[in-house]
Amino acid sequence: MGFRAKPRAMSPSMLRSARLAAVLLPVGLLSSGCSLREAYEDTFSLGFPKPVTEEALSIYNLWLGSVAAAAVVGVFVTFLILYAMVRFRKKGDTLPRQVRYNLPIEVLYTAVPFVIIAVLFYYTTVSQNFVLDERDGGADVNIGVVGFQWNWTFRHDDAGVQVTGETRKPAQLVLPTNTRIRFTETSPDVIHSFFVPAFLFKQDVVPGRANTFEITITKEGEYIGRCAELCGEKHSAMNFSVKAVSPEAYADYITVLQADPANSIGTTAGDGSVRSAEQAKELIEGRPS
Ligand SMILES: [Cu+2]
Repeated sequence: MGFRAKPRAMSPSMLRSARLAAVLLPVGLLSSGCSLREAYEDTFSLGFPKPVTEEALSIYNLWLGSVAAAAVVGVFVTFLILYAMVRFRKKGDTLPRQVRYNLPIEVLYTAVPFVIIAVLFYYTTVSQNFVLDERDGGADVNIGVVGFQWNWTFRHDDAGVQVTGETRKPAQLVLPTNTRIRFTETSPDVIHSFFVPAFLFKQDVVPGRANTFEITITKEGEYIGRCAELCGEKHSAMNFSVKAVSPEAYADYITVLQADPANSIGTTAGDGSVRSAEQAKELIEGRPS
């Protein structure tokens, strides 16, 4: 006998299980044990750098959740296509039953995408508000970011010191971990964009205005930074790095910068320029007083 002549709709119990799986799968994957979460991240982070700030973690989780939702929809649609291909193959010359409207299904495939978009929109808004939030009363550390053709100056505004990058000596922006940091970005010439991939965040540096954002770095380490807005001939030379160190090491680093302006990385005076907090500490300890 082989195939039945008439198509059969999914039974209510099958539909219920499918719906339950669609809801529970991503929730389960995201909330269950550590190793499962890691396996999930390896599969679905799709090349996202591991987040190193509180804000980046929020973006990262939004990304993982969105990919999970997309994967569920993708698997479901692929299943429907394959099912229809196999189940409704041509079996003879008689036309199948001709149907025009199925109101419940049409309502369903209008309503379900709307629900998906609403849920994604909700989580996107929550994450965006968190990422762009600026604390009342200001941050603990204030950094001025000046993007210019073609390099960066990073001002440590609370300490009155700064570092400037040169093409062959990219600036290193040393920052403390577990500290609320506010960036204020300005440009004297054209639009640049301050981009640290590990922050999962970039913001344009626009002449004539001061863009601000705040982050809290949670992981020590050295992260690359780039200008992410084509800003002219030597745009590609606008590289820098961020070095996240403990608040104590940051204080040491600032002390060295204050003691000798020549330590401003990359400035013409900076022969012995300080490239990291460790080097700053070495300089403090090795310097005759
Ligand atoms: Cu630039």
